[in-house]
Amino acid sequence: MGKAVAVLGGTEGVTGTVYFTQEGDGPTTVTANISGLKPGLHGFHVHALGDTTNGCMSTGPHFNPDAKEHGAPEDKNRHAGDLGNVTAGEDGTVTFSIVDNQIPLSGPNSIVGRAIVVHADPDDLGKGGHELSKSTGNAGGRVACGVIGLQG
Ligand SMILES: [Cu+2]
Ligand SMILES: [Zn+2]
Repeated sequence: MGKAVAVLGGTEGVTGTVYFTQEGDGPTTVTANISGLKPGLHGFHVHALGDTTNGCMSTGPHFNPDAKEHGAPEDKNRHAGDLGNVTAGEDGTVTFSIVDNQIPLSGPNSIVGRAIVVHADPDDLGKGGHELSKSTGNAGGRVACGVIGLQG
């Protein structure tokens, strides 16, 4: 069983932990507990770089090893890093889980050493008709992020 974890932080008081597990070459299960968000939907992606030297801005674009367009997790045409939205309740907390086939923890498309990012606004999943819909889902600023590292 492969295991990885990312501890979320940023400048907006958003904190949390994201866990990743993968059995063999099977899908990866992602579970997240986040707090300090404004209620509602927030874009949630794997970004290409595990570089937080300039905060969440330096984590690069969405992880996109196959040069596709931005989309929803269930779309064929999507970035590997597109995990959709998390939903914060009235108390600003998120309990989230997703099982996904495009974010392995080993091999050429491994997400270990990259970053997970939580956005200020909803991800329109490529369907919002905004000029940014097909690249970022127009999900706004990056309110928290964490580098994905191996866990024992
Ligand atoms: Cu993002
Ligand atoms: Zn994307």
